[in-house]
Amino acid sequence: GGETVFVPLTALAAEAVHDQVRAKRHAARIAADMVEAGMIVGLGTGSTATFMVERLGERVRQGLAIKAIPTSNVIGQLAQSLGIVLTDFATHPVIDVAIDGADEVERGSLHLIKGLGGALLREKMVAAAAKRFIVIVDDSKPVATLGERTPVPVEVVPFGWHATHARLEKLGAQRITVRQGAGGMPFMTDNGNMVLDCDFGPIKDAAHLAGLLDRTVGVVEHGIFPDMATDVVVAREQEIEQWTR
Ligand code: ABF
Repeated sequence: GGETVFVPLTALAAEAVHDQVRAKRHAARIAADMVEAGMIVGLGTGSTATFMVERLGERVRQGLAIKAIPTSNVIGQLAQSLGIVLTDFATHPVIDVAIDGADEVERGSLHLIKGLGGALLREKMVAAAAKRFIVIVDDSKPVATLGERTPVPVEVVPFGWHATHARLEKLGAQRITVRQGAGGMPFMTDNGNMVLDCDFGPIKDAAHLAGLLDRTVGVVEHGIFPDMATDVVVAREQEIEQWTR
C-alpha cells in the first residue's frame, strides 16, 4: 500500500483547470497593462480580477501612480496590501477605467451576467461611473444568448424578501435559489443584503428584463449588465481576442 495511483481523468481535469487559470491570468495582464499613469481605476472582484490587481500591484511597485476604487471589501484589502492607493466616489466621482470579470458575455452585444461572486452592486456602480469598462474572461464565458448557462444573481433587501421572491417568479424566473453562505446561513453581501439566483433560461431581450428588474420593489440590483462593457478581452491559453463595442 501507500503507493500513489494517478487516475487519468483527474489528471485531465487538473490540466483543464490549469489552462483556464493561465487564460484568466493572460486576460488580466493585458487589461492591467492598458492602465496609464494618473488614472483612477475601478478594481473588479473574482479570480480573474484578482490576477489583474496583482499585476497592477507589480506595476505600482515599478512606479506607476494610480488610485483605485474597489468593488468589494476583499479586493480593497488585497489592493492595499499590494501598495495600491485607494480613493472613493466623494473625491473621484468619475473613474477612468474599470476592469472586472464576468460570468457570461453575450457575443456581439457584449451584454453581461455578473455577480456569481456576490459583488454585483458595487461592480455595477463602479462600471457605471467608468469612462471605459474592460471585461476580462477566459473562453468558458462567451455565450450566444445571455442566461444560457448562468442564473441572474439578484441582490435583495432581507426585509420582506419572500414578497420580492414572488415578484421575481412573476417576471418569469423558473427557478430561484437563495444563495447560501457559511454555516448554512443565507449569503450576505458587503451591503448586508441577500442574493437570489434567478434562472430565467436564455434571455431574448436582456435590456428589457434588466428594466423590469430595475423596477421591482425589494430588488437592490441585479447581475444583468446591458450595454456597459466597452471592451472584452477573451483569453485562451495561447491566443486572445479583443472585442470593442
Ligand atoms: C466577478 O467575479 C463577478 O461579477 C463574477 O461573478 C465573477 C467572475 O469570476 P471569475 O473571474 O473568478 O471567473 O467578476
